[in-house]
Amino acid sequence: MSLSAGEVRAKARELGADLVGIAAGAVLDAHPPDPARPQAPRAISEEDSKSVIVLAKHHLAGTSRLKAWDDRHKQYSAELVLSELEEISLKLVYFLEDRGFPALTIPPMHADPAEYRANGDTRGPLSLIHAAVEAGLGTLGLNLMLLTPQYGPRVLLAGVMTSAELEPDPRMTTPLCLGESCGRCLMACPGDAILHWGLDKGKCAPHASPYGYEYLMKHLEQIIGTEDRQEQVRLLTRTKESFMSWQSLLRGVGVYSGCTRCVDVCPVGEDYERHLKVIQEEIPESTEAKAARLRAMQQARERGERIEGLERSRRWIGEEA
Ligand code: B12
Ligand code: SF4
Ligand code: SF4
Repeated sequence: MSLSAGEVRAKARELGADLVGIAAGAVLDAHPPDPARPQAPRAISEEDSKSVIVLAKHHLAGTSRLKAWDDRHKQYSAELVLSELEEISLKLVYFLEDRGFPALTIPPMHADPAEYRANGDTRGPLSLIHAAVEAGLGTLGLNLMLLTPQYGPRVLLAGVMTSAELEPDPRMTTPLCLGESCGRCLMACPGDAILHWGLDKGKCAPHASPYGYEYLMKHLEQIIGTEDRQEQVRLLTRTKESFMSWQSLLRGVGVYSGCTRCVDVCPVGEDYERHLKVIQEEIPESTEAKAARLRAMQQARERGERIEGLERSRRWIGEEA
């Protein structure tokens, strides 16, 4: 049986994906983002990783216009987008199977509880942002998020691996990010987590996942560590923490969806001028300390200094030496 990349792309779009890109599994195997802890399609399945299809769906413009980092509307809507992406991936897998090519969805999960609690550094089976760059969807920004020409960083991602050998899309080799001369993501970040082409994951995680694993574990530790039986019952049954955890477990809200301030203020993407500029141009989180940090980054760049974050991610930022 034969199947073309064009047919797969058309099917993914028909199912509801906004953007679709295809990378060769072998290229992802050869370029793991962190060689010390490699994430490679081959490690998931030798046979069914010939091609990796990356799907993107954009955030609702309405939620990107809300300015509070912890707005619940944002969290609910982002969770719905993630669910939609999961359905699209599942249906695409069945389509590929029907056409004779076994396939797998790549779950957008976290996989390393100890690292996550220590410094926010958990990993998925594959890094979808790096796979998206290899699949030609965009390039990474100063905050190491995927930026796309259409929606800037305002996309969520999903992936499908398959045994079908599909013609891959070309990787972009010019950066979309405006770099140190912009730095709007850094200025907006409530956790002050954005580094020089990098992310302090420990500072980001409590905002990115406000009702996630760390939130629930801290609460459970407090309950278990309380000796007074009555207080223990109160903590378990009458606190905001139990209530929010219950809601989040029920709907996933605030677990994989949280702060998007760096995302909402990024000027890259056709949608920025259309929907966001009028609201997001001013950044209330700006401080003199952040401005000074950004100036130092600009100066380091002007002086041609070696920037460790840039060196580690050049391939995906689109600035190959
Ligand atoms: C774990 C995780 C997190 C963690 C850690 C973030 C991270 N970048 O790893 C936390 C909780 C902090 C987080 C935050 C957010 N996340 Co998140 N997250 C993931 C998840 C599940 C896995 C990421 C992964 O595997 N990373 C792999 C590692 C290797 O990537 P990396 O650390 O960036 O690696 C580079 C550098 O660190 C560097 N490096 C590695 N080691 C070292 C060492 C040194 C010394 C140096 C200098 C550099 C360096 O080299 C690498 C090359 O680029 C993915 C889903 C997925 N399966 O991909 C979503 C995902 C990346 N997250 C996403 C989103 C949207 C967010 C948030 C906006 C939160 C939210 N509300 O949704 C924030 C954004 C923060 C940001 N600026 O990136 C989207 C990204 C969409 C996009 N447009 O880019 C994804 C793809 C989820 C999805 N289904 O769409 N996330
Ligand atoms: S998601 Fe929020 S806390 Fe994390 S880097 Fe972006 S702006 Fe900062
Ligand atoms: S806000 Fe500016 S610096 Fe940050 S990712 Fe977007 S273009 Fe790059």
